Amino acid sequence: MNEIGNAGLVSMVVDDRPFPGVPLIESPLFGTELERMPLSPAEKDVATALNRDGFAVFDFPDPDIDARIDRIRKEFSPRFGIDDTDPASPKHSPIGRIQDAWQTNEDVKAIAANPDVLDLLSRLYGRRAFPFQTLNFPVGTQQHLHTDAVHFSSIPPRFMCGVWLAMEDIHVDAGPLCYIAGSHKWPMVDNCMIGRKGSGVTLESAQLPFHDAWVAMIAEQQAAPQEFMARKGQALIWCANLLHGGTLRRDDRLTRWSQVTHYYFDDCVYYTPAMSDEYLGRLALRHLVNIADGTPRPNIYLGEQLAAEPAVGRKLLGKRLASAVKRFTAPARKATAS
Ligand SMILES: O=C(O)CCC(=O)C(=O)O
Repeated sequence: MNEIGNAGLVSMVVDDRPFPGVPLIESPLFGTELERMPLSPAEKDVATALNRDGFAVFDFPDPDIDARIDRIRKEFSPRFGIDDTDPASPKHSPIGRIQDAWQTNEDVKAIAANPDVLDLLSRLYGRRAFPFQTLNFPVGTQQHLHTDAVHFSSIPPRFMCGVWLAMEDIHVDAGPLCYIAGSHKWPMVDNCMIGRKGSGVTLESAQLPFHDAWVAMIAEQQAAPQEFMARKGQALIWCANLLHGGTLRRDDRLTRWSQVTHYYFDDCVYYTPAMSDEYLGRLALRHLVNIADGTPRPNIYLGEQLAAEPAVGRKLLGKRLASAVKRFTAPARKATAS
């Protein structure tokens, strides 16, 4: 399926939508929205899969993708300390992944900023998409099931997704990417729900405190992860709240080259929930750059730009919350006094 990204970027502002603060593909009015989303039949299938399953597969729309993959593998193998030319050698990398290689590698950047992918994501979500982080992996990650939403969230929520690109045919023993279909509709777990505070905490793993809650939900739903047996050049979009991870590497000679690009969407506040206490107005704000054009992406709440410094942003939201609480409690205090 390669018919994506050809409809052209339409205006993202639709004034008469009842839920402008919800991604179109996650809208409670999805059926109605789908009718008027400017999508080809193949793109409608992508939208429907995202809404139903929380993920969707497509062929990466880049005629140069094979050459890009070759160059990336050649450049990165020595950095990972693996011999990519010897199928019999064990592949153990001390660094595991390279984050934000787009800053120095044109191919990584071109994959992250692919205009057809940006165009498609923008039409699926109803706001303009921008890439903000890349991760390159040589082998299976064996990562615990997790959502990206604890690492990267937005206000309004869910305006975030990941695109995972297979840079080779994935072998079943290489520890394929896996996911729990439909789990994007489960509660979006935050610190308050699991009884911990996040702000000011430094952690080795931002997601570790959430593992028990996810495992319990999976058991409750009797859900099982499915593996993505991807072909080279296939890509998978996952929604912010989809549980996904990497399965066990059963053969350490096998590589599993992949690139993950994380995307946000315009006109949101961007922050790290694992290190925030939202209800106290304490947000670990992110100050992002659009990989595609190098422009900073400000944190915006309903058209109002938050101040640039994280501390000021926190103060602003904190002050707002305090005054909302005051407004809410003031009549009660008056009543008590009289
Ligand atoms: O490639 C994988 O195994 C998972 C990557 C991932 O979960 C992520 O980048 O968020």
